[in-house]
Amino acid sequence: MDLFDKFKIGLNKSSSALSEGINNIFQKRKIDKNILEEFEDLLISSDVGVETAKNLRNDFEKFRIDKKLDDHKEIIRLLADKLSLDLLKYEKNLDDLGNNKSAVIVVSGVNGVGKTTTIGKIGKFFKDNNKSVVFGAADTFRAAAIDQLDLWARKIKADIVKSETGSDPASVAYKTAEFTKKNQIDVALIDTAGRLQNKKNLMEEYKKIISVLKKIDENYPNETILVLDATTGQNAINQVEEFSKIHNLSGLIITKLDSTAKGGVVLAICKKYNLPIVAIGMGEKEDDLQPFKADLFAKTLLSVN
Ligand SMILES: Nc1nc2c(ncn2[C@@H]2O[C@H](COP(=O)(O)OP(=O)(O)O)[C@@H](O)[C@H]2O)c(=O)[nH]1
Ligand SMILES: [Mg+2]
Repeated sequence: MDLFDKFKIGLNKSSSALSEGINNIFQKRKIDKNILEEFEDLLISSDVGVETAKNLRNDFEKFRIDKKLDDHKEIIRLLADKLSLDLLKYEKNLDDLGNNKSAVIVVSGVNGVGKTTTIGKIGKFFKDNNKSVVFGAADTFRAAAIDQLDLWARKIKADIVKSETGSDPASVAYKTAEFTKKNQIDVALIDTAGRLQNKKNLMEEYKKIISVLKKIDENYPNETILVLDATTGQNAINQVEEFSKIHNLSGLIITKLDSTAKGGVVLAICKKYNLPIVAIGMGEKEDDLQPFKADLFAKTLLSVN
């Protein structure tokens, strides 16, 4: 199965909701103001965000007037091109994360978005590319979180730095970075807790993690990645907002695009925050992490072949 097929299957729920809607709207009637309203509403309900929906509606109106296009398929194709151009600047390859020697990557996000799973998958990606990997189990809040990462470490044969439940996350982060330098590991991935309900603590915890990492290397962490669950729709945007306040973000990973009809939220997030998308999660297994490709994403979302 090639990338496009996998991507299509994963995004099928999002794309069929959106593309069927578009087909239904445009197939039946003459394009007028009402149809344009309906089109905009459909985009908003697909979680692309109010602003993006408005822009696309305006683009669409221009296509029609400027190019006198009647064929709705052609119009959708043009929209996909436009979307893909808009999204292009948000592409960032997973490979780039490992560009720095002994790179330390901190992974954050609220509980359940898929941080630990994503770390496992990224670890697998780097191992497949012949890089050495260490995990840092800095989500020390629950024993299960440490065990889960441990399982991934064994699965992909990565090293892991861990401590007992309830221990200081910053200390685990520090030891992970130390281990990374000392053993010249290519990539360190640090798992963190995400209890946003206790914001003050979380903020302190992150600040401490970042500051102890800088004691080892002032360029640490090389990356701070926020993981977002696409099924939460617009709420994902609030999470970017909250976590940006806690610490600087360098990129996003959007998970669970295989199990939601809300793939459009990626567009809204891209537009609103100037943050690249490092990868997208397409399932629970080790190979279910895909690079974010603007062209593929736009075409699949609008069901253009
Ligand atoms: N369908 C789907 N499930 C995912 C994906 N990523 C993670 N999950 C599942 O989401 C749940 C929470 O994941 P976990 O990594 O423990 O989240 P964390 O609390 O942020 O560390 C688990 O059941 C994962 O298997 C994905 O891309 N697609
Ligand atoms: Mg976790």
